[in-house]
Amino acid sequence: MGASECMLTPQKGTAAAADASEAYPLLPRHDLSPEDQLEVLRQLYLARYFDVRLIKEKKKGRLTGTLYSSHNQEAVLVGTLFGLRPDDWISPIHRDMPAFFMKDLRSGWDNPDRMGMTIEEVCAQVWGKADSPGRARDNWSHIGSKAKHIIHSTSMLAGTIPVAAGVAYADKLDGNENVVLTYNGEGSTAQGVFHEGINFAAVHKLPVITIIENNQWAYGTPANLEYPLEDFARRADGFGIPGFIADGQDVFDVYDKVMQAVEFARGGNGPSIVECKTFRAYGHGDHDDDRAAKYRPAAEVEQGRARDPIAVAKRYLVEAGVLSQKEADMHMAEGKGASQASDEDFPADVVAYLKRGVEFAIKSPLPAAEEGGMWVFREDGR
Ligand SMILES: Cc1ncc(C[n+]2csc(CCOP(=O)(O)OP(=O)(O)O)c2C)c(N)n1
Ligand SMILES: [Mg+2]
Repeated sequence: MGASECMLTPQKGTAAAADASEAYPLLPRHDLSPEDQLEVLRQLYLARYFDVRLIKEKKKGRLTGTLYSSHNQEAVLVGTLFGLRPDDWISPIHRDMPAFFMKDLRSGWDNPDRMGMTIEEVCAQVWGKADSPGRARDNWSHIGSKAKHIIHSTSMLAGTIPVAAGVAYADKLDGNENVVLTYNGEGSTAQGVFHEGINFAAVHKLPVITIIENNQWAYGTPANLEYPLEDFARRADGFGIPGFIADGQDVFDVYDKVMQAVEFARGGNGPSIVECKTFRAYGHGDHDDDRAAKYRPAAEVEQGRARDPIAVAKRYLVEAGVLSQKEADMHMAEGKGASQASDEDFPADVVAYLKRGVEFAIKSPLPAAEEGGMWVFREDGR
């Protein structure tokens, strides 16, 4: 079965269906207006530029700390987020840093009521400054926002799936139709808590969608040492829930499969898994780039980077007549690492948006040293 197809485990009391597209017709990508389709492309550029810009800032000595690149995995981020409603919940982890500011981006990049973090907040978090959600108390993705419906990220892989199940349960009791998307690397699917959390969601038919970002590597461990089968979506079989497979390089395929899962969940049918097949272009973090170049075969890396999600989306949009070839050729970020890419490879509004976040973060002060002992215990002394 090809990566662009999807499968459904037969459910109790429903007709057996080998392929989910029969039981749950696709909400086709063509439902997106041409403007929306172009916005999808713009968001791919934005996610890529976030990565490129942070690496450049670090090289210039204006930023310290470890960066966890989502280069080559941007279609997973944009494709999973684009069709969500503002009140839906997400639970991103280390590989999904752009998700914090890309949630509900469709409602307007500068919409003050947007249900996502601002670019300024996220950049301040990366720089460890006082204006960040974490106020420099922890690094990178270890943030969240109850108000924006973003579950706080932690280091414990798969650890937020039970939290997501709790959030979904609470919303269900309140009569809300929100779905909860959790992001997980394929490596985290071997964790006990992954299974306990999804099982609970399946038993209670909770609208929890588990995204598996199968980028083939968990630090230095290849996917075949995490799971004996090819498709991590088959993990769904053990819970009696649907397991969809998306081509993680094709943002519109990810969108389609996630929309199926969302429809399924909003229909009261419960959780599902969407495996997005992709490839980690660089090291686990930038501290691991040199080692990763040794522990991964060069041919595999070359092949894994060959289908750049920006190029795949452009080709689709040109063939669909939404983008002219001339427009597609205006910005050529695809296939370029941070050291080769320049600002001209990205739309000017994308560059300006990021620049605003970076400048805000650099100007933002460090938190006062006295804050170090605060908010560990209740501040009212009880
Ligand atoms: C429970 C747990 N075990 C180990 C780690 C250390 N660790 C952090 S990221 C990582 C690799 C994760 O791989 P994967 O889940 O495939 O996600 P990816 O980094 O590839 O996106 C490991 C082992 C951790 N954070 N939590
Ligand atoms: Mg992985």
